[in-house]
This record gives sequence, structure tokens and C-alpha cells, in this order.
Amino acid sequence: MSNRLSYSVLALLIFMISSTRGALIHVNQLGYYPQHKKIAIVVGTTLDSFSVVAVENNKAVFKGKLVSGGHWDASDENTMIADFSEFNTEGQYKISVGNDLSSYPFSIKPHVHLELSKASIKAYYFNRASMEIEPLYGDKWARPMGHPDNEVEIHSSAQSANRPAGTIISSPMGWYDAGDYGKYIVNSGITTYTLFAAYQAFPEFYDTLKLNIPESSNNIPDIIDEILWNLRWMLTMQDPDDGGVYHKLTTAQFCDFIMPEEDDGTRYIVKKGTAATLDFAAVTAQASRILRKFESEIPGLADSCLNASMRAWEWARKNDTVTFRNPTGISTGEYGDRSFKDEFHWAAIELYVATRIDSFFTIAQKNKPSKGYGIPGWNSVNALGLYTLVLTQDSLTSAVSKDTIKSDITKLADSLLVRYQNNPYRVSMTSGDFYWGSNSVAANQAMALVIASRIEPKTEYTNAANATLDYLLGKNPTGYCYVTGMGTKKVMDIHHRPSGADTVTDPVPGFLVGGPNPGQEDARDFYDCPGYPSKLPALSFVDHLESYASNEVAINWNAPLVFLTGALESILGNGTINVKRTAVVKHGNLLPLIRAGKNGVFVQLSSNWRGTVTLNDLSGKVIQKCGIDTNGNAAFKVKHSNQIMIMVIDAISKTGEKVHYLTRLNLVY
Ligand code: G3I
Ligand code: 9MR
Repeated sequence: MSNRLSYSVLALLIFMISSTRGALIHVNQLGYYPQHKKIAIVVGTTLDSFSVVAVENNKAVFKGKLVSGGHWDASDENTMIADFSEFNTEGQYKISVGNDLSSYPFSIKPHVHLELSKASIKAYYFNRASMEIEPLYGDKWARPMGHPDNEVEIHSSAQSANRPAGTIISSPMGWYDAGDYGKYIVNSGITTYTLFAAYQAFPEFYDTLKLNIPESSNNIPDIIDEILWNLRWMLTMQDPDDGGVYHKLTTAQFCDFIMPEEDDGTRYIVKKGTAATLDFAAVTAQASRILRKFESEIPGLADSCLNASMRAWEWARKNDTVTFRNPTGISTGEYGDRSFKDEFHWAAIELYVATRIDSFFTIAQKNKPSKGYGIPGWNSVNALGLYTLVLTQDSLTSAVSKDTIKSDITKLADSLLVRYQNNPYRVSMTSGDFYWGSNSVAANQAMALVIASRIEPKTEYTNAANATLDYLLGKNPTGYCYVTGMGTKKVMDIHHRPSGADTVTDPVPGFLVGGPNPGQEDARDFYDCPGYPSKLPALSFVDHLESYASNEVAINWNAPLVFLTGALESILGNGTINVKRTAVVKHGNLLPLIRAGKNGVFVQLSSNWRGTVTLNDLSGKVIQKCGIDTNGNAAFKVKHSNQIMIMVIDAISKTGEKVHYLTRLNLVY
């Protein structure tokens, strides 16, 4: 071979290698809803088309063009977008580009996020303090009870006349905050709120959602039972003498990676603060409103919550600048905050909505953010008040303008929407959003979009929220599916004491990890691991047990995932119902058009016909009956699919012709 030829071959080889090296296809590793937006992200390719390939036989079932998505500074990549929204046949697929590149598998099916939705709530059960996790509910993650917390000590920072340092009080239940065993009121605030908000927004979905927890057989929805486990703990954190609320209940330092029952360090009740007290006031006011519905199951709890809220509010009004810093000798999570305007705004709105006393709303207005609302976090809670106004929009007094609520929330959502539309990964995240817990920033962005859709029903808001869930489940630069127990490229070594200390290989499922964080605050603590693979914001992630700054889990990070998955299952989850006429008996000359949509079955005759249509079960019993209207149409609401029904049409035409038409319908998603 001549030199020149061998150089050309070498050049070609280098080109071929470089054009596929680092080439990746990122998908939502759980999957996509049949009738909705479906996007994959391709990086590192020079090719311009892609295929959707069936897993069972490797056959291409759909082909599309790759469209440039632009350059993302957060990962320093140029992306190509593969949009296969048009393809909606249920099944298991991969995306492939050229001959060598394919994605992890994914499904296209209705209710594709239902199991995730359940697991994301069940994670709270796994993090319950003061309770054994029984095998019946916890499977291989069963463990003995940890931290009864029925004898905890008032720390000197929290002492008062009636409760001097060393006083023993009882403060059981609650969820462990995260990978540690502390219980922190500030972080419980936004978390408990968000779970309640999920229920408030989508009660029909949660009323029947079973999680297999110890309370599953009572008459309260499981998500509410789960929330009550924490709410009841929160109530114990209020000083009965003055209404102020203690900031946290923890040991003096973080314990080692041991199981809950092995942690026998003294647990302290630490110092009151304005943020904790206002967050408590907000959540208990919200709880009083939502729990009213279950008065016969939990008599008096709604009233107790409202009382507790008002007492906390009074304390905070008198003590409006008590910041929390770890007192000497205590080094567990700080959750310190310096500004309380947002906590006042939120708590005042909750008290207004719970009591309908307008003067609370006046105080909320005084504390309204002057520059508009931002995405909430544990130390920034303005938006939670706005969400409550959106979710209760039809039951407010005239003190509130619905137009203002709408413009406030759509301003926030529209800015996220524009970011999503222009982002190379089709997500609203920007480089500045990558800090400790960045995955929760993404999930909270999606939640804001969903909340906006409750007052301004734009499909694009829901699409953008759905695309954000895709990001969390694998359509991101690291390619990790960021929820434990889910997807193919799994997070395994989470910073979560029970997951690290038990003998089970798989981490406790259903937890969203903190995610990429260029702050890398834990880097100095890595003793025996390769550390972060990159300094870039969206790539600053390592699936390592010691990475508490990128791979821990936390209750406030899971909460928007709960909201988001419940929302998407409620809004997009149902497939279109297909009607299969598997047997037809006809008397008379009639061929009705029977169609199915998202909400039911429609029968269309011509305007010539009058009569009735019934839907019957297989025993012939009439389940629904409907007259044929003047246009010749009849419509039935059908909520549940996967059922077989018999439809009977009895009609008479204007000319006196009679028909009896009977068909067996398979209603399938
Ligand atoms: O909010 C700012 C943001 O505006 C700025 O752009 C960004 C860039 O520096 O920083 C952001 O602040 C970060 C803050 O988290 C955001 O919530 C701080 O840098 C970061 O240090 C801070 O980290 C907190 C971390 O504790 C350390 O204090 C996390 O929020 C918080 O979730 C985490 O909480 C711990 C508990 O203390 C203990 N239990 C586990 C839990 C989870 O890791
Ligand atoms: O394990 C702790 C984790 O839950 C916290 O979020 C994190 C930040 O407060 O701190 C972790 O504990 C680390 C400590 O701060 C520094 N030494 C190593 C600890 C991890 O094992």
C-alpha cells in the first residue's frame, strides 16, 4: 500500500472512530405515552437520520430526520433531536442511528410512569422513623424499627422556662430527611406541602392509588396516610408554651453508615427559628383545609392543625428575625436561611385560604416578591403560596384577583417554556440551575409548568413537564436514570445510610438522587474513588456512596417527582380507548360509526334516527343508557378501559324503519 493510500485509510479510520466516539443516544429509559410528545437526544454523530427499532425483532418501525438542537454550555455538547412523537404503537423499542449506535430500551405504553409514581411515594415509607419496615411492605428492604424518638433531649439552644436543657420530650414518627437520620422542620415544610398539593390537584388519581403500606386498608388515600406520618411528627415540634417551632431533631453529628436501629446517639431538639415556625404554620394551615375531607376517619385533626398554625403564626410575628445557625456542638444539616419575607408570604396565603380572613391576604401581598416568582426550594418558598392560590382559584374571596394569579404563574411558566424550547436537551435547566439538588430544580420546574396548566390549559406546558421527566429518567448528558430501581443505566451507590449499610445490593427504590452539582462540595471527602468525571455543570455527577453533594437522596427532592409523575399519569396516562367490534348482530340496515376518545365512546348515526343506546355488561345488565340526539349522536363516558361491553342500539328512522343493533366491544388501552 502506498504511503498516501495508507494515510487516507488512517484518516478515514480516525474519522470513523471520532464520528462514533462519544456518540450517545439519550432516552427516557422508562418510556413514553403513546399519544404524546416523544424525544430522544443524540450527541456525537454526523449522521442525520434515526430509526425506532422494535426490541423483539430488531426491525425498524419508524424513521425520522435528526434536527440540530444546538450547543449546550452545561455539558459542552452539540445535540441532535430525534422526534418520534408521530409513532404511537405500543411496544418495546430502541432508537438507533447508523449501524452501531443505539439507545437503551424503552416502552411506549399508557400509564408508563404509574409504577414510578407509586415508588416515588413509597420511598417515604422506606424513610419512616420510629417504625419497623416489615417484609410484607418492604420486601428485601425490610428492617427493624429505628429511632423511636419517644425520649429526646431539649438542647441548650432550645431551652425555655418550662423546658430547661436536658428535658426529655417525645417526638416520634416523621421521615428521615435524606441519607442521614435527622428530621428537619424547614425541609419537611416544602416536602409535606408538595405532597399535599399533589393530592389537592389530582384527588381522583390518588384516591385509588394503593402503595402497599401498613395503612393501605383504611379509608384514607395512601398518599394522605403517608403524609400523616410526617405531619404528626411536625406537630410534636411546636413548643406548647409559646407556639414557636424547633428547627430540627438530630444527633450532635452525622453518624456513620449504619442501619437506623444501630444509631443510638442522643437525639436533640434544637433551637426555634422564624423559618421553621412559618413553614410549620403554612403546612398546618394547608393540612387543616385538606384533611377536613377525612374528618370522620381522623376526627379533630384538621382543627388541631389550624390551631397549631395560628399559634405558630403569632410566634413568628413576634419573633420575625430569628435565623438558625448550628449552635456549638451541633454539626448536622443546617438548613439555615436569612430572609423570611418568602416564608411570611407563603404562610399568610395558607392562613388566608384556610380561614378566608382577608387580612391574612393583605399581609401576603405586602410580602409578595417584587420581581416575580421563582422556582421554589427549601429556603425559597414564595411560589408555594402562588401554587395554593392556583389550586384553590375557585373558592377564594373577592380580595384575590384571579387574573393576577394567572398572570403571576404564567409569567413563571412561560419563561420556563421558552428555555425548554431553545434548550439542546429540551429541558428548562440552565447552567445556573446546577447546584446541590439540581435534579429537584428540574422537577420543581416541571411542577411549576403543571401548576400553570391548571389555570391556563396549554398543551405545551404539559409537554415541557413531560420532557423534564424524560430528562430525569435518562434523557440527560450523563445518561443516568436518576431514580433508584428504575431504568437501565441505574444509580446504585447512593448516599443513603440504609442503602449503604444493609446487605442488599440494590438501593432502596423510588428515590431521586440530588444530581449534577458543579459545587462538588464533597470532593475533599473522597478517599478511595475516582471522583467527578467532569467539572461541567450537567456532568458533575458521580454514582458513588461518598458523593453526598451529587448522589444523596432527600425528601424535598422526591416531592416534586411525586407531584410530576402523579400529574402526568392523571393528564397523559390514559391511552385512547380502542373499540374493537368482535361480534355484531344486526336486525335492520344500520352501520353506526363507533369511535372512542380519551374519555369515552361515541356513537354516530345520521340525523335520520331517534332512539336509545345502552352499554351493558356481559350479563346483559344496563350500565349506561343514552338517548340519540337530534344530530344522530350518542356519547358515553367510559373511565376504565380493558373491559368488554355489549352495546345495544334501538332506533327508529324518520321513515319508520326500526333497527336493533348489538355489538360486543373490547375497550382496550
Ligand atoms: O441557592 C443558591 C443559588 O442561588 C446559587 O446559584 C447556587 C450556586 O452556589 O448555590 C445555591 O445554594 C446552594 C443551596 O444548597 C441551594 O439550596 C448552596 O451552594 C449549597 O451549599 C446548599 O447545599 C445544601 C446542603 O445541605 C449543604 O448545606 C442543600 O441545599 C441541602 O439540600 C443539603 O441538605 C442536606 C441536609 O443539610 C442534611 N440532610 C441531607 C440533606 C441533603 O443533602
Ligand atoms: O452524610 C451527610 C449528608 O447526609 C449531608 O447531606 C452532608 C452535608 O451536610 O454531610 C454528610 O456527612 C459528611 C460530612 O458533612 C463531612 N464528612 C463526611 C460525611 C459523609 O459521610
